[in-house]
Amino acid sequence: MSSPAPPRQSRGHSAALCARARRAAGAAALGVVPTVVFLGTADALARLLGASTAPLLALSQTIIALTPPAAVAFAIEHLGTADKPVLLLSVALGGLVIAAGIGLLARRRPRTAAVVFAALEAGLVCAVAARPGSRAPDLGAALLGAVLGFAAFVLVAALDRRARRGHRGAHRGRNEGQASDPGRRALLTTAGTLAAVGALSLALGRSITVVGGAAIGAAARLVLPRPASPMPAVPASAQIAVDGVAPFITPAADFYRIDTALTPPDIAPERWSLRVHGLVEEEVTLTMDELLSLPLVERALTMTCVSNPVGGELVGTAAWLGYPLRSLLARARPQPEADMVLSGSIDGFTAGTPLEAMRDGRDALLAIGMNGEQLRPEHGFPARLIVPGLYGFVSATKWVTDLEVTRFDRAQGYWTKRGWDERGPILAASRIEVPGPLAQVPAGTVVAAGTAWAQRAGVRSVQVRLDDGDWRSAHLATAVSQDTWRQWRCEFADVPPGLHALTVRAIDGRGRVQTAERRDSIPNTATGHHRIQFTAQ
Ligand SMILES: Nc1nc2c(c(=O)[nH]1)N[C@H]1C(S)=C(S)[C@@H](COP(=O)(O)O)O[C@H]1N2
Ligand SMILES: [Mo]
Repeated sequence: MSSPAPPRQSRGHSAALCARARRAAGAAALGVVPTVVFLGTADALARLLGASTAPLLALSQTIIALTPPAAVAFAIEHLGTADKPVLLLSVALGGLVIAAGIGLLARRRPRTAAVVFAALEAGLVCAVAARPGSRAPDLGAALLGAVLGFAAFVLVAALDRRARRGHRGAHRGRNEGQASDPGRRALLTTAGTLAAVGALSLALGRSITVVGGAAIGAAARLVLPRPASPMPAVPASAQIAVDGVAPFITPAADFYRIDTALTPPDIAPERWSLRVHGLVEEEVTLTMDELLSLPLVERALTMTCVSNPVGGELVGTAAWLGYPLRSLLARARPQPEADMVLSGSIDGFTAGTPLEAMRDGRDALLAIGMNGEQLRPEHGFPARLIVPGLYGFVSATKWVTDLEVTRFDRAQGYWTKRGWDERGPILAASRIEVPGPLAQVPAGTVVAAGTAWAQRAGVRSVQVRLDDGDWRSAHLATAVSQDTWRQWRCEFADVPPGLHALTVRAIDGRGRVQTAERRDSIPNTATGHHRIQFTAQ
């Protein structure tokens, strides 16, 4: 048995530890400062030059591409719309750790550190160049930032060497005045200024603006034509009159966003085209000019993400303006053996949609407008697909540029390759929006309200249950179409004070009752009834 160790932590020892920590921090700064200069100036220049990407973004994007799909799906499901800022922040923090490592190396092996730093810069410049839609301004901003970053690296390392020589000299001369050491002061001032410039550039730069959701995409404007077939007016009675229920038409700014793109690709409408090819009698290439001249339709359609958790927010309804895909496919004349359309985005995403769903008369659209405006960049500008009745991952390709008519036994979409369903039909679902979870409401009469959807089949009824009571039929708002969600309202009288639960289920137009069975969202959405608790007082 060993005896307890004698107290070894003398004052001198902890002072030495302190000095060591200070030295390590100083060394780390040799890598961190130039890294911030590089990423920051490249980012600010990218914004200034109107580039669509920047090193920090390109790195995050590359990480998404290399991340195991299960992790991407997990992030989408659990972080929802926060997934992109969280990713960007983690990438930035990871970058700082690596930069600190290079700084530590710089004290021992300055040449090697310089080579590693330059190599990482070159890697990021290449990542920028490799992004789809990357152009001269993207590359120019990244290169210039890399040069400035490397200059900062050389400068700070040189000042550090000088300061340390000066410092040792001062020690030999028994002069302990560190702060008055001019070499050290020059180092601190320079490094501090560079770090501040880099950080400020980063704050004003492309990445934060983009991920923060402001000023995304080119100033490109499309003048939307009037629909040849306008949308029937949404009757006021489609909106249930209960405070707190989501609006029937979801404003574009509030519409959920799900995709694997960190930043929406920047596509100029005049350079956009859609190619229809594969198992067709005639290849068709559609330009934006041509698309704008075709007879367009406008329809209210409810879109849903397969990753929507029970009661979740990854669902919305918009007025979509577009050209019917069945008309477009009729021009290309698919061959009889074809049964799938593999749609492709400029960013590499693909979706495999049953050909039938694009031809059977439903409002499957090549959409260019959302709620009376051109698509927002994050929702697919300049053009995307919408196919009622199918989850977005098999049908709603944004930034779409390619339709390959093919077969399910020959091709697979992005998420299907990763273990998700092949066909992705939307299942009946319903959610309680009022009262909110764990809300406190007055005892007595309690009004519950919310939304239900079962695209293609429509919502026939919605049933609600208080605690373990019987299912009661809710009052339904006017149905707009079978492809849009439907609001409901249900009143319970004489609710006694205390904790209660509400449960909801939908019954679709074909009489299918929303299943109570709980399952995970892979391969084709989470199921189970939405249940909330509230307190009556
Ligand atoms: N290019 C591209 N299109 C895409 C995706 C994507 O990752 N990339 N995600 C799909 C998924 S999973 C859904 S649910 C819808 C979401 O569309 P929204 O972001 O406009 O709501 O877009 C679909 N289209
Ligand atoms: Mo999705």
